[in-house]
Amino acid sequence: MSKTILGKTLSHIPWEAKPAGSDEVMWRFSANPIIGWNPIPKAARVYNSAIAPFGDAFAGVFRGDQKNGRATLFSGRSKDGIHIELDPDPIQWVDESGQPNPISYAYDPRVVEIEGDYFITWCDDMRGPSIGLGRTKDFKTFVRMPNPLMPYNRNGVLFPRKINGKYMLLSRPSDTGHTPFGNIYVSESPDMIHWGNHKLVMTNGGQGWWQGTKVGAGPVPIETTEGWLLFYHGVSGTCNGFVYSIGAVLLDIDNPSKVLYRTRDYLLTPEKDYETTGFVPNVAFPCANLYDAETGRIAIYYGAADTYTAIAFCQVDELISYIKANSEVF
Ligand code: BMA
Repeated sequence: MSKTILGKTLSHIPWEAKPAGSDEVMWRFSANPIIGWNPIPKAARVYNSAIAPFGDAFAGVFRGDQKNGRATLFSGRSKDGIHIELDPDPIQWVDESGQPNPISYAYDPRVVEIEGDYFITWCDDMRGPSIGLGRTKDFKTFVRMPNPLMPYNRNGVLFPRKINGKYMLLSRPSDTGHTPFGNIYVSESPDMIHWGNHKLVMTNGGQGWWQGTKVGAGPVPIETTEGWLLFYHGVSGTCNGFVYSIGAVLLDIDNPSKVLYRTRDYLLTPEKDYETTGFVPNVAFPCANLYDAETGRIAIYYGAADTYTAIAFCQVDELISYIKANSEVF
């Protein structure tokens, strides 16, 4: 059978079969959450975090809210993608010449390997939330690069390869606060420094109220024979605050500003205690995915209730058939 995911065979990613009798297309890991309150002395909550294949194991960049409440990033490693060993101290960023280049705050990182470097995007402070960009080869030395876009912007996500010779970046222009609007755009760059040719990818709205307020790109898109598979968060406004759910979209492989199919209903919405109760209730916020091209298994890492790190699973062929059969593009 031909493979749907165009990527590596990674048989060691976390995986658990769908529970018997379940009709869910995306199901939760039974051992969730994988990171709980106060996992290390310097971080009260670790969530909305990113992990990637690294050597024969995994490494990542993790959002940790410190005990003064300020968000920052920690490096971490894992043999199995489930038990995460976090560094005790936050990442100390340097500039191109190796001099300290500290960040003010940092949150919601994504990590992607492109041509041997691991690039990190995050929400950075540039006198207002903006997209931060940096790179590492070893998850020990982290070099800051110029911010790709001006404030106000969040949810920067790079594609894992150049498209038509250009690096591609998804982002979600916002405001200074908790942003009651939000559409996803794509920008391109020849060199990871100069970004332009911005195009709208997708908006909030549609029939589904779960994504009526705003949307933002989630993990790094997965290249498939059916297009780029992108998980995203969709937000609904309630009298008790925002609710963050997970959806997915297929984007054209050569022109990722074009949406081919998009989930009409959410794939996962806060239901479990660790999603509905915590520092910010009712948040499921995906920031990373690991996948195995051989079996089509996908493990999605999401932040739960701005407190925990959790994993959900899906199988690519089942998921894509579902998206196609239950799509609403608008
Ligand atoms: C967004 C970001 C996320 C957070 C979410 C829910 O604006 O700040 O980090 O998970 O709100 O609080």
